[in-house]
Amino acid sequence: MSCAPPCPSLKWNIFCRVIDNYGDLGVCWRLAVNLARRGQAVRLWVDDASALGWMAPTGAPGVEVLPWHAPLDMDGVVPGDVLMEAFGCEIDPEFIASYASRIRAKGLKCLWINLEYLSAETYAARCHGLPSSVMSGPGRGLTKHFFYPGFTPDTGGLLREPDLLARQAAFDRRAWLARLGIDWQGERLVSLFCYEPVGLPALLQQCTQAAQPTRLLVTAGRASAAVQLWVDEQNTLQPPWNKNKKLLISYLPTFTQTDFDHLLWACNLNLVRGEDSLVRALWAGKPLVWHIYPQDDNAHHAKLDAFLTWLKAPASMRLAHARWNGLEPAAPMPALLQDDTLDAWQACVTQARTKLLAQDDLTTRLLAYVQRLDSD
Ligand code: TRH
Repeated sequence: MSCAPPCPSLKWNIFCRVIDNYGDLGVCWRLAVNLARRGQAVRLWVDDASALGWMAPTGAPGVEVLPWHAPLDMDGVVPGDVLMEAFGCEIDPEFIASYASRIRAKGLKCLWINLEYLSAETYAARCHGLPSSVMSGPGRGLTKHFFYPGFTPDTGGLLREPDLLARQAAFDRRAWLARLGIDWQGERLVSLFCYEPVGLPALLQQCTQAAQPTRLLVTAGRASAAVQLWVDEQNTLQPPWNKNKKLLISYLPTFTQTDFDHLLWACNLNLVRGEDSLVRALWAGKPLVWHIYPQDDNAHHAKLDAFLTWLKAPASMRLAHARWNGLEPAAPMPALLQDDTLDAWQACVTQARTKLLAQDDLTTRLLAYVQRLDSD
């Protein structure tokens, strides 16, 4: 599976269109950095790079970020070796024309990759690596190749940096919390990165009634707004809602991707969302609840189910996911802030993480895949 080191250094063009939220750019940036750290030269074309201002303010060596606007300014741009469209975004015909004429003129292999969304559904393994002939436009006659991230060895795998475990082992939770101005007294730490989950009020209520105090570390943006709304409501409707001070809330600033990992490593329970943060929560190896990105046709129900099946989630974890994501009435939420529940979830996530760590990461598989296409 591995690309025998050193992998040949190729020039990559990754195209990323930001649909909403941060996941499209978060994944593309992480992939770009992973490739660059393995000697690849990466150009990341993105239509809205603003989130990189906080996710990765200092950039990364070997990654060039370029604005992706129509019409594309091709002046002086050589299209490179690998063309990647992330999540089905459509690359401009002028770029494809330039790529096609370059590879035809030089007799090079077509290394055009379509990076797909992450899913544990069986189609990911079935479709991973499939070619698709381009039937029209300037790329007519070329072949696109579908690359599916996934949780099993027969998919494209998950993004993971080579130094992840070493960084994790050296992490000092108390010092990191102190840097944020949090005087941690041993209370249970729960991170919250979500949209507006229907199960949120039930969980917050549970925190106020639990035996042990909980500090909720709430990420900036939608999660903060959702918690704030609930707190305002409680203040109006039942002012003594937190009289025993069992729920402590810390509203967080936007973090770099590196510090976002630190948040997940610091907590006893991680409530994450989308795609990239789910993967980071798996690497953090703590009990987790996933707020899946909702799709209009409810396609996310099957996707959530496939993930929980792969995870071998215990019944309480399945129920919590169903209620958190609104697949079932939100209340009552299973009592997840209890040691025995969290212990069972911990055992489950630890097992899953071990299984994943035994597999190659996505970048290793992608480099090997591209090398195979190039040498076929
Ligand atoms: O923001 P998201 O909900 O993105 C979503 C999903 O990827 C979804 O699958 C996709 O279809 C949709 O976008 C368009 O969640 P995700 O994927 O976890 O991305 C968040 C990124 O933001 C991730 O890279 C972590 C990063 N992040 C930080 O770097 N700092 C922060 O403070 C926070 C809260 C997040």
